[in-house]
Amino acid sequence: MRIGLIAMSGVRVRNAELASLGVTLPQFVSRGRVVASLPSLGLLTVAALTPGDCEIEYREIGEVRSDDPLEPFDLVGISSFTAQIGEAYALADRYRAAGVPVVLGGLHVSMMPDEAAAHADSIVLYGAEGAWPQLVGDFRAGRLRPRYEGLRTRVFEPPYYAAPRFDLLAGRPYNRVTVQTSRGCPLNCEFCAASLRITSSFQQKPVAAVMAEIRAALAVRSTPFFELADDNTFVNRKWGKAFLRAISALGIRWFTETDISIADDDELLDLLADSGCRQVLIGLESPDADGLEGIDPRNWKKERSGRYLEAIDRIQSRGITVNGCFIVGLDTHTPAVFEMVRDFVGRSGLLEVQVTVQTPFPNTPLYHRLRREGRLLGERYWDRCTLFDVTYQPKHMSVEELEGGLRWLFGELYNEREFLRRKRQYMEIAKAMMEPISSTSTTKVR
Ligand code: B12
Repeated sequence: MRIGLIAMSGVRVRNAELASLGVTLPQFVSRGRVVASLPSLGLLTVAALTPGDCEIEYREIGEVRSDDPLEPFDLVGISSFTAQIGEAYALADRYRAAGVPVVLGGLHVSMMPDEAAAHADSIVLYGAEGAWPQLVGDFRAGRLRPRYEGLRTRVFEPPYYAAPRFDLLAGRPYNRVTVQTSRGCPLNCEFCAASLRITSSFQQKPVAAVMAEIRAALAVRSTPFFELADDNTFVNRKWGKAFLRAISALGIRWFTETDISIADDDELLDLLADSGCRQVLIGLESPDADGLEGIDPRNWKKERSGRYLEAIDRIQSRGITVNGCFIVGLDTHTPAVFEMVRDFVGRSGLLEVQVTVQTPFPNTPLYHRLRREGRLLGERYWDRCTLFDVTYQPKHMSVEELEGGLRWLFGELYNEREFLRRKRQYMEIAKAMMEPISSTSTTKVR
């Protein structure tokens, strides 16, 4: 049996002016290119869960064209996030019209199962673990069910866990390879549309399994930069330190997403510096405490915001850059937020900055609240779920003010002169902070 696993792999911005700014802003574009070449870890995992006697063909599609030839598969599995789901549905409809059964899965399908079911012979909710092997068996026996529920817990435990098929990436051009060490995040932010939505609690992979996956990926690609496809890697400090000790031995370079509390743990920071970690992405979300009110149910981020600047310095002094992420258009934000973000970045020593617009991804708590309040700009705006397009009525500004402010902020932050200024500032922080530290510890700046 020949199974085609197809990943929707484009990056998207609908707002034409922002898209054209993106073309002319060097830092934004280079980051975009790096990110756009990531593989679909979801489908590499689905492939790994497939019985060994099936033939797997892994495909990535950036643009769906209505006249692209269809391949002769016996079964097709498609994965997409929200922004490209319309294209995924169109492709699924074409395969089905040609008589090829289609299975849809992934984050969006898990959030909008009834919508997705109209375009598929079967859908898989949540993780493929605990569902896909059964589905393939049922398909072969001619009794495919319209819906399967995968696991939301115990995903990394035997017999459900399967190491992703990195061998399927051989010979393909990637700047980075992704590895997942955890699913979920205890912070539970209202807007989050990441793996938290397909788990019932924080799930962590054993260190030995992560190491085996990285080694398997290294066997296929000799000098990759690894990106951990996690939402919050160091939730469990004991696990984190064991992981850092293990990964240091591999001599690789890598990047991950975490929260600001790593700055409170000197031992963790020292291990991080020695582990080959080049950058951590941290959701700072808003430059001021008031802006963070209600972001997460415990106001965890708000409580820490007063120490953001110090925490960024502590992390960066180890030679690890912080990619500081801000969301504009939160309900606490007025048009003053754009200058506030620019000024915070100026004071912070942040080298890399990511600014996105608040986005009510389907079936998130934010989506349900804005819907109740009648503030969503339409029923199905999925192709605008890009993190750069405005899809709701902001509370303290107009849609135009939010769009214009975002454009202005992009211009201020993503230009060659400003990037060079940040680079110089970062080098100074790293140098200045290294002196007192290096006299008492072995920390080195890379
Ligand atoms: C890698 C990545 C990408 C890659 C994706 C490569 C690819 N072809 O898949 C690229 C660079 C292309 C990308 C693009 C975009 N991304 Co992105 N990306 C990620 C990232 C960093 C990791 C995702 C990952 O690998 N997860 C690990 C795998 C194992 O999980 P999974 O995909 O959910 O798969 C499991 C299940 O869902 C299920 N499953 C998934 N697919 C299928 C299919 C079948 C048939 C079955 C049975 C099961 C199944 O089984 C898997 C194993 O359990 C996340 C952030 C993060 N830290 O997670 C953001 C993230 C997924 N991206 C996001 C966004 C917004 C985008 C863009 C819109 C950005 C833009 N402006 O262009 C585009 C959208 C493209 C699209 N297709 O719609 C959001 C998505 C939110 C949402 N619900 O849609 C996230 C969560 C980041 C965020 N800030 O919130 N992204």
